[in-house]
Order: sequence, then structure tokens, then C-alpha cells
Amino acid sequence: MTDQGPIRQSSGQRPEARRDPRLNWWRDAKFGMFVHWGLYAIPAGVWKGEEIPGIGEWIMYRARIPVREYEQLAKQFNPVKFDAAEWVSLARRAGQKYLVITSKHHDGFCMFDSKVTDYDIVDATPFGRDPLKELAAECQRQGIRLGFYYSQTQDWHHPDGDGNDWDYDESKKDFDGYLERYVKPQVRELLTSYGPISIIWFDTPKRITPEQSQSLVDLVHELQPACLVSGRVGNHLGDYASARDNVIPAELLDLDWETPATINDTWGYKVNDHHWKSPRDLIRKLVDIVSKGGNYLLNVGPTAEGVIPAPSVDRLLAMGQWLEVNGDAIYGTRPGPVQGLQWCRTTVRPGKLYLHVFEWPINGELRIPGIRLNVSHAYLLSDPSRTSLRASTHPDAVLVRGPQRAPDPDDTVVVLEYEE
Ligand code: H79
Repeated sequence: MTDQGPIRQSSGQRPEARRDPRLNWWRDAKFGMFVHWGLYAIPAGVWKGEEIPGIGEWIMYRARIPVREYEQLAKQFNPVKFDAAEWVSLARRAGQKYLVITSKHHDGFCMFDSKVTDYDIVDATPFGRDPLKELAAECQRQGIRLGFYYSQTQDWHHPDGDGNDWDYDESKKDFDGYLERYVKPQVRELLTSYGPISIIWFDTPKRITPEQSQSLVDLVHELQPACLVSGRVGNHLGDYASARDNVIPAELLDLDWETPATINDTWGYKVNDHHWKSPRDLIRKLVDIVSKGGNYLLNVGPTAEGVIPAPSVDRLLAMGQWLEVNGDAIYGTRPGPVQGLQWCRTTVRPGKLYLHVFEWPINGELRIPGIRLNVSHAYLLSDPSRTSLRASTHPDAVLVRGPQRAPDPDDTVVVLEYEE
């Protein structure tokens, strides 16, 4: 895998992790909610009346906002509409099985009650509550696994963190001291005060050395052996690989991997980003990813009031409705044998092949090339009566006669039960 591929070398999976049963829940889960929430939700892409281009959580960097100025945002952060039960319930209704939220993004502001700094939501804001505590309790109650995003390399607030060269002299930074005396104590807090944590989602490894990455992996596993570490801990040491932001690999990969992705074009809330992907696009991206062996970590960027934007809610609920009917063809499946076709994707579980049809053929005659299956029963997954469709096996293809018109223009799932 080259650096030009969908997965950077630095964000890859440790080879031993590929068969590790600790990943089994994650391999079956397929779909998670990413939450980017922090002080950047206040400017929401606009600084001093000026539209700042790019992703919203990067505003401090893009506008070169001095630490002393950016810090002041904390005094206004009062997300009184934040409701952990509602966020977790949305994830559940969307069919998402895990939730990963920013505990500290590159701007350095901590969204949890850290003892290592006062630059956190409990000590520095009028809100004074710890949203990660509330989310941990709700995730337990509603059966969603919880993960924490943590920016381990970049910290534009800490004098020794990576990335801020407008306040601090890069050549004078003690990066290792920052890792030892700031990052590790915070990772320890996150893994000892919030119950079972399923993932620590490190990001942008940049200058981190193999020894430093390994020591973070070891710390996470020492504190919570079942907790997974994202590939972006760096140096090919993660429990699973991370594709580039919003990138879906062209082919099936023999790795455990995940695509983190946005619904519009930003992670952190931006008031002027209305470039929303359609429900159809999102459903097909999920199916495409799952058919290639990956997971889809789909982001929402709540406002400074603590509200998940309505267009995101609408799209997630549409995905949830589709999954309510078609979840058997997603959760717990593995990539199917037919790869590389435009009009369809395949997923499998023992005895069943799920054919996901994106482009329904005129006259409903489905021809699946390159497989030989002894089909015992073919039916539409959306059909509660499981009425048999006519299916025939040929040397080079399976033919299925479906209805004339596409039953579901987003993705019609045809189940082929077969004898192994
Ligand atoms: O957390 C989200 C992003 O903030 C983070 N990863 C996802 C999950 C991320 N960090 N870095 N990047 C993504 C790469 C970002 C590059 C850019 Fe820029 C930031 C392009 C535009 C803004 C820096 C500033 C490089 C060019 C301008």
C-alpha cells in the first residue's frame, strides 16, 4: 500500500490485529456515528465577519487565531440544548452501533473534566457539565459502544503540541514532554473515568515516532485491554486501518478498515455549509464500504447550543429506515464474492448471499456473473412473505427474475439462499 492509496502507510493496521477476536464486535457493527463538537462550533466557519474556507474545526489554524483570543470562546460556550439521551437515541435509530466523540481536537480544548488542565468544558465554560460523562451513561443505557477521538500530535493550544507556529516557536517545542506529561495523563483519565471505552480514535500522526505510537497503544491496552486503537495512532500500529477522510477504497481490502466521513463538507459545525449528501448517496456509500470489508464512521457536527443540525438528523433517520428493512444484509456480514461491478454490490453470511442492486435492469432480469451457486431460495429482503423469485444457475452466472420495476431505488436487496 503506497501513501497515494486509500490508506496511508502511517494509518495502517498492525498485522497481528487482523485475526484478533477483540475486533469481532467492530467487524460486525459496520456503521458508527462520529461527533465533532468543540469551541469551533461557536464561530461556525466565520471569524470577525469573514468566511474562513475549509473544514470548520480548523478555523483556529486557517485564520491563525492567537491562543489568547481563541481561548475566550470558552466563556461563551453554553450548550444548554445538549441532550445526551437524544444524541444516543439518534445513533440508535440511524442503525449506528458505536459513537465516537471528540474529547480533544487539534484546537486543544478538552470536552471533558480534565485534571491536567483548566482548558476544559467543566473548568472554563459557563456550562460546567461534562458531556462525555453524560454520553457514557446514555451509551450504557441504550446499548451503543462509546469511543473517544483524541488528537495526540496536534495541539494548537499547548506550547509543546504540534501545529501552532503562530504563537509558538516550533524549534523550541518539547514534543516528547507534551506526550509524556499531558497526552498520556489525559488518555489515562479518558480510560479510567468513563467506564468501558471501545475505541480511542487518534488522528493525524504527523511527527510521532514508532516508539511514541507504540507507547500510546500499550497504555490504552494496559488500562482497557478490549479498547481498540485507530490506525491514526501512526506508524502502522493501530488495531484497525483508517482510510483517508471521506475516501472509499476502489477495491476489497484484506484488512480491518474504516472510512471516517462527513454528511456535508465539514466535521465541526459550519453555519454556511449546506452541501448535504443525499440519503441515497449515503446508503450506497455504506453498502459500498461494507461490500469491501470496511466500516462507515459518519459524522455529525452539533451547534454551539448542542443541537445536531436537522439535515443530518433527516439523513440519518432515512438510513435507519433503510437499515430497519435491510439490516440483515449489512450487520455481521462479510464482503461478497462479486466485486467490481457498477450496478451492484454483494455481502455474505453463511448460506446467504445478499445482492445489493443500485441500478435495476429493465425488465427485472438480474444476471450475476462469475459465480456458481446452488440457489435454494431467492427473494427480496423487503418482502415479508419471502415470495420466491425464479433463479437459475448457469456455468458462468446466476440469473434471477425480479419484478419489472426497482422495489427500492436506493438499493434493492435480493437474498440468494444456497447450499454450501
Ligand atoms: O477530525 C477531522 C479533521 O479535522 C481531521 N481528521 C478528520 C477526522 C483532519 N486533520 N487534518 N486533516 C484532517 C487534514 C486537513 C487538511 C486541511 Fe488544510 C485542513 C486542508 C484544509 C484545512 C491545512 C490547512 C492544510 C491545508 C490548509
